Amino acid sequence: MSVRPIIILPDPRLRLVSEPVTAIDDDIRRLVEDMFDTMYDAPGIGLAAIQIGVPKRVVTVDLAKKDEPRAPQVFINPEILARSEETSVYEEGCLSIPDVHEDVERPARIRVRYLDLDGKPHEIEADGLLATCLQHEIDHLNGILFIDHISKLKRDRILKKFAKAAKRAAG
Ligand code: GNR
Ligand code: NI
Repeated sequence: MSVRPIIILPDPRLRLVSEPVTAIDDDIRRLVEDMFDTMYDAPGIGLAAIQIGVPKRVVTVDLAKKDEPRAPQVFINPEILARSEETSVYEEGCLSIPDVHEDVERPARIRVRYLDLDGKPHEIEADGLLATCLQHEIDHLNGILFIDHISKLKRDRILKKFAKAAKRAAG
Protein backbone atom coordinates (compact mmCIF):
# COMPACT_ATOMS: atom_id res chain seq x y z
CA MET A 1 0.00 0.00 0.00
CA SER A 2 1.80 3.11 -1.22
CA VAL A 3 -0.08 6.32 -1.72
CA ARG A 4 2.34 8.51 -3.68
CA PRO A 5 2.16 12.31 -3.86
CA ILE A 6 0.18 13.70 -6.80
CA ILE A 7 1.98 16.42 -8.73
CA ILE A 8 0.05 19.67 -9.08
CA LEU A 9 -0.08 22.47 -11.65
CA PRO A 10 2.28 24.25 -12.58
CA ASP A 11 4.68 21.27 -12.16
CA PRO A 12 6.40 21.11 -15.60
CA ARG A 13 6.36 17.29 -15.52
CA LEU A 14 2.63 17.50 -16.34
CA ARG A 15 3.72 18.70 -19.83
CA LEU A 16 5.99 15.69 -20.56
CA VAL A 17 5.09 13.18 -23.26
CA SER A 18 5.18 9.81 -21.47
CA GLU A 19 7.16 6.87 -22.89
CA PRO A 20 5.56 3.60 -24.02
CA VAL A 21 5.92 0.60 -21.70
CA THR A 22 8.26 -1.92 -23.33
CA ALA A 23 8.03 -4.74 -20.76
CA ILE A 24 5.41 -5.48 -18.11
CA ASP A 25 7.74 -6.36 -15.24
CA ASP A 26 7.65 -6.08 -11.44
CA ASP A 27 8.36 -2.32 -11.66
CA ILE A 28 5.25 -1.79 -13.82
CA ARG A 29 3.13 -4.05 -11.58
CA ARG A 30 4.26 -2.05 -8.51
CA LEU A 31 3.58 1.22 -10.35
CA VAL A 32 0.02 0.10 -11.19
CA GLU A 33 -0.59 -0.98 -7.58
CA ASP A 34 0.63 2.39 -6.28
CA MET A 35 -1.50 4.20 -8.86
CA PHE A 36 -4.64 2.43 -7.60
CA ASP A 37 -3.68 3.13 -3.96
CA THR A 38 -3.16 6.81 -4.84
CA MET A 39 -6.32 7.08 -7.00
CA TYR A 40 -8.60 5.46 -4.38
CA ASP A 41 -7.06 7.57 -1.60
CA ALA A 42 -7.57 10.85 -3.49
CA PRO A 43 -10.29 9.80 -4.49
CA GLY A 44 -10.46 9.96 -8.29
CA ILE A 45 -11.97 7.94 -11.15
CA GLY A 46 -8.78 7.87 -13.22
CA LEU A 47 -5.05 8.43 -12.95
CA ALA A 48 -2.15 8.69 -15.40
CA ALA A 49 1.31 7.60 -14.20
CA ILE A 50 2.77 11.07 -14.82
CA GLN A 51 0.46 12.39 -12.08
CA ILE A 52 2.71 10.56 -9.60
CA GLY A 53 5.78 11.73 -11.52
CA VAL A 54 6.36 8.60 -13.65
CA PRO A 55 6.47 9.42 -17.40
CA LYS A 56 5.21 6.02 -18.62
CA ARG A 57 2.10 5.32 -20.69
CA VAL A 58 0.06 3.70 -17.93
CA VAL A 59 -3.52 4.63 -16.94
CA THR A 60 -5.77 3.36 -14.14
CA VAL A 61 -9.55 3.85 -14.09
CA ASP A 62 -12.40 2.86 -11.75
CA LEU A 63 -15.84 4.21 -12.58
CA ALA A 64 -17.71 2.30 -9.83
CA LYS A 65 -19.96 4.46 -7.66
CA LYS A 66 -19.36 4.72 -3.92
CA ASP A 67 -21.98 2.06 -3.06
CA GLU A 68 -20.70 -0.37 -5.73
CA PRO A 69 -17.82 -2.86 -5.55
CA ARG A 70 -14.51 -1.65 -6.95
CA ALA A 71 -14.03 -2.11 -10.70
CA PRO A 72 -10.33 -1.42 -11.37
CA GLN A 73 -9.24 -1.18 -15.02
CA VAL A 74 -5.65 -0.82 -16.31
CA PHE A 75 -4.73 0.56 -19.74
CA ILE A 76 -1.10 0.20 -20.86
CA ASN A 77 0.06 2.08 -23.99
CA PRO A 78 -3.54 3.13 -24.79
CA GLU A 79 -4.14 4.51 -28.30
CA ILE A 80 -7.26 6.14 -29.72
CA LEU A 81 -7.96 4.45 -33.08
CA ALA A 82 -11.17 6.35 -33.93
CA ARG A 83 -13.34 9.17 -32.60
CA SER A 84 -17.06 9.80 -33.20
CA GLU A 85 -18.24 12.96 -34.95
CA GLU A 86 -20.81 13.31 -32.20
CA THR A 87 -19.52 15.05 -29.09
CA SER A 88 -20.64 15.20 -25.47
CA VAL A 89 -19.96 17.63 -22.65
CA TYR A 90 -18.92 16.59 -19.13
CA GLU A 91 -17.88 18.70 -16.20
CA GLU A 92 -14.27 17.59 -15.69
CA GLY A 93 -11.90 17.89 -12.81
CA CYS A 94 -8.27 16.78 -12.38
CA LEU A 95 -6.38 15.62 -9.31
CA SER A 96 -3.43 17.70 -10.57
CA ILE A 97 -5.63 20.85 -10.73
CA PRO A 98 -7.53 20.62 -7.42
CA ASP A 99 -10.87 22.37 -6.93
CA VAL A 100 -11.26 23.38 -10.59
CA HIS A 101 -14.24 22.03 -12.54
CA GLU A 102 -15.16 23.08 -16.07
CA ASP A 103 -17.31 21.74 -18.91
CA VAL A 104 -15.25 20.05 -21.64
CA GLU A 105 -16.56 18.96 -25.04
CA ARG A 106 -15.01 15.81 -26.50
CA PRO A 107 -15.93 13.06 -28.96
CA ALA A 108 -18.78 11.04 -27.40
CA ARG A 109 -17.35 7.64 -28.44
CA ILE A 110 -13.83 6.40 -29.10
CA ARG A 111 -12.22 3.14 -30.18
CA VAL A 112 -9.19 2.39 -27.99
CA ARG A 113 -6.40 -0.18 -28.26
CA TYR A 114 -4.34 -1.01 -25.17
CA LEU A 115 -2.48 -3.77 -23.36
CA ASP A 116 -3.64 -5.36 -20.11
CA LEU A 117 -1.32 -6.28 -17.22
CA ASP A 118 -0.53 -9.60 -18.95
CA GLY A 119 0.61 -7.72 -22.06
CA LYS A 120 -2.42 -8.95 -23.99
CA PRO A 121 -3.81 -6.48 -26.57
CA HIS A 122 -7.46 -5.37 -26.42
CA GLU A 123 -9.68 -3.12 -28.51
CA ILE A 124 -12.78 -1.54 -26.98
CA GLU A 125 -15.47 0.91 -27.94
CA ALA A 126 -15.92 3.41 -25.09
CA ASP A 127 -18.78 5.85 -24.58
CA GLY A 128 -20.21 7.93 -21.75
CA LEU A 129 -17.99 8.59 -18.75
CA LEU A 130 -15.42 5.96 -19.83
CA ALA A 131 -14.90 7.77 -23.15
CA THR A 132 -14.41 11.09 -21.36
CA CYS A 133 -12.15 9.63 -18.69
CA LEU A 134 -9.94 7.74 -21.18
CA GLN A 135 -9.55 10.85 -23.34
CA HIS A 136 -8.64 12.88 -20.22
CA GLU A 137 -6.04 10.25 -19.18
CA ILE A 138 -4.57 9.73 -22.67
CA ASP A 139 -4.22 13.53 -22.88
CA HIS A 140 -2.09 13.35 -19.70
CA LEU A 141 0.20 10.82 -21.44
CA ASN A 142 0.74 13.48 -24.13
CA GLY A 143 1.29 16.38 -21.72
CA ILE A 144 -2.21 17.79 -22.30
CA LEU A 145 -4.52 18.95 -19.49
CA PHE A 146 -8.31 19.41 -19.55
CA ILE A 147 -7.84 23.17 -19.19
CA ASP A 148 -6.24 23.10 -22.66
CA HIS A 149 -9.76 22.36 -23.99
CA ILE A 150 -11.47 25.42 -22.40
CA SER A 151 -11.34 29.10 -23.33
CA LYS A 152 -7.98 30.88 -23.13
CA LEU A 153 -9.49 33.41 -20.74
CA LYS A 154 -10.55 30.69 -18.26
CA ARG A 155 -7.31 28.73 -18.72
CA ASP A 156 -5.09 31.76 -18.10
CA ARG A 157 -7.09 32.62 -14.98
CA ILE A 158 -6.53 29.07 -13.62
CA LEU A 159 -2.81 29.01 -14.58
CA LYS A 160 -2.30 32.36 -12.86
CA LYS A 161 -4.00 31.16 -9.66
CA PHE A 162 -1.83 28.02 -9.46
CA ALA A 163 1.39 29.90 -10.31
CA LYS A 164 0.62 32.32 -7.49
CA ALA A 165 -0.14 29.49 -5.02
CA ALA A 166 3.16 27.76 -5.92
CA LYS A 167 5.04 31.00 -5.36
CA ARG A 168 3.42 31.46 -1.94
CA ALA A 169 4.17 27.84 -0.97
CA ALA A 170 7.83 28.34 -1.96
CA GLY A 171 7.91 31.34 0.39
O1 GNR B 1 -11.22 12.02 -10.68
C1 GNR B 1 -11.36 12.52 -11.80
N1 GNR B 1 -12.61 12.84 -12.23
C2 GNR B 1 -12.90 13.19 -13.53
C3 GNR B 1 -14.14 13.75 -13.80
C4 GNR B 1 -14.50 14.09 -15.08
C5 GNR B 1 -13.61 13.88 -16.11
C6 GNR B 1 -12.36 13.35 -15.87
C7 GNR B 1 -12.01 13.00 -14.59
S1 GNR B 1 -10.45 12.28 -14.29
C8 GNR B 1 -10.18 12.81 -12.64
C9 GNR B 1 -8.90 12.22 -12.07
C10 GNR B 1 -7.71 12.72 -12.86
O2 GNR B 1 -7.21 13.79 -12.70
N2 GNR B 1 -7.25 11.93 -13.79
O3 GNR B 1 -6.23 12.31 -14.54
NI1 NI C 1 -6.34 14.50 -14.63
